[in-house]
Amino acid sequence: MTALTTLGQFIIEKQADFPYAKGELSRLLRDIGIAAKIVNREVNKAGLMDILGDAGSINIQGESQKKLDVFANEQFISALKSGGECCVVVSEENDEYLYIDSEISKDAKYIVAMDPLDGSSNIDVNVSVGTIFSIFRRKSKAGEATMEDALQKGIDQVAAGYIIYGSSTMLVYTTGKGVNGFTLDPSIGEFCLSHPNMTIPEDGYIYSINEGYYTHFPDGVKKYIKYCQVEDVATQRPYTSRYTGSMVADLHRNMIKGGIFIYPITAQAPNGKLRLVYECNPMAFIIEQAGGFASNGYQRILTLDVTELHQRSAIFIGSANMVKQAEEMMKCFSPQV
Ligand code: P6P
Repeated sequence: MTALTTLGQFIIEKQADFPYAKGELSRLLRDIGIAAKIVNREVNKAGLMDILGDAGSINIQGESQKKLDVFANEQFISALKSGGECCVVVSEENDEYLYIDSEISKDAKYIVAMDPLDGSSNIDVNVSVGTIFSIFRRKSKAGEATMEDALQKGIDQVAAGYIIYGSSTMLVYTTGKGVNGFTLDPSIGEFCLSHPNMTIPEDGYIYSINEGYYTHFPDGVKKYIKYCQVEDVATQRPYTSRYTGSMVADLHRNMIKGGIFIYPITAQAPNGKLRLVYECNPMAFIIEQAGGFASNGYQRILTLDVTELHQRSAIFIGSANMVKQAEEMMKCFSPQV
């Protein structure tokens, strides 16, 4: 029986990697893990509760908020507030950033940006959904918060992670020293280390993109899709198309098996659909830490300027060689104007 390492034990053990750490980031990650277990409990019984269906409100994206979206947002914000290690929260579900000016949080060192329940349109059909989070150090001085805290480049993240509520519930995160995955053991209510030192294969044969928008894709994307569909000379096989409509699920599968996830600009989404601050940047940090790469088709995601909380970006993310090949086709057939 191999010894179990819980998320809490692992975080404490790895704290030694940060000589000046005083435990705040460790406690912040623990707070996120606790909220994830509460959200997991509700996601797993969503079908049994009157928790499905729209909560009636509309978020800034113009999307109807399902009750689980609202519930997840509340749980993560509540855990961050009571933990006292986070002073500002940016959430897909909140139009503005939230400054937690309580006595225990107003001077806290960290900012959390999150998509509390990504892919929530899949809840009713029982397809995996996920939470995505990104952690920065605050730039403002203690006792206040500014938009500068919330609009930091992806390259400045100190940690990022996702939780996938799937056939099992996993929490995957990085603090800039590799990527580790933890599977929730419901019998003990603990996330246990199950995927140490995760790496994404440099190459893969899975491409994830919503081909329903094909006619509206840039020529470079069309060329890449056609490339994926032609027999690969080396292996005499075409690629496999896998797309769930849930970014966390698609990226997690590609992390394990190798592959590329693409959400390019389309007629409906002229700046891309996915949000830079709390979807593209955290996933890019994780994938790069696992040896992959993430681009907007022309530029590394983590270096993009961040000018708005809910700013969107095109994203090509996954196995490094696949992303670089797709980027080449974009630069060749859809040169940036
Ligand atoms: P489409 C879910 O709404 C999401 O933000 C991502 O999780 C997912 O990859 C994408 O949008 C799906 O978008 O336009 O293909 O339905």
